Amino acid sequence: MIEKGYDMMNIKLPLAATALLLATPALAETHGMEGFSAEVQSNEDITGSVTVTEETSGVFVVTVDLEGVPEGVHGIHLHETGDCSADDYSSAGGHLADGREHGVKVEGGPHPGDLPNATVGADGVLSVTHFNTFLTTEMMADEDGTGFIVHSDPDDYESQPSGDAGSRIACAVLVEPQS
Ligand SMILES: [Cu+2]
Repeated sequence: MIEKGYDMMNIKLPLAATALLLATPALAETHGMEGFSAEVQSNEDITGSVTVTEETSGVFVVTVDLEGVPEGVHGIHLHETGDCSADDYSSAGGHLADGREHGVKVEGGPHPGDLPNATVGADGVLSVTHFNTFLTTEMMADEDGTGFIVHSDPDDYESQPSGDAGSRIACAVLVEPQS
């Protein structure tokens, strides 16, 4: 009786282990390719979308396509909380920081959520693509989510904690893809 019991276990365990090995890489690849995405909301008639996708290399690609943005230079960042409920979008919190300093001009910087300024012409189109090697999926998908903010003014890349970029004129809640 005891010998039969061991035989059953020997058959079942390797099958279960094989199934896990086959399933894990497929899930990871699908997850990475779809990315986080969101439509922006704004009190200034700004519309459009943001996507953040981890590519096969592990580098994150941030794509922003907006219309109706005031002409000028604007700071844009990923913020630590996926919440645009406050009128001034303060609910999105500070930058996605991961313990780092703000700005590429500062020792210990930049924040993973820091992005280069976007220059917008008279047509109001803000269309940029950035590569980002600081972001991780764990950071993006933490329990309070991730926000995206367009500011009224340029980021100076050095003032703490957020580059003196003025008020928040558009906001988005980046949502993880559901499989
Ligand atoms: Cu910001």
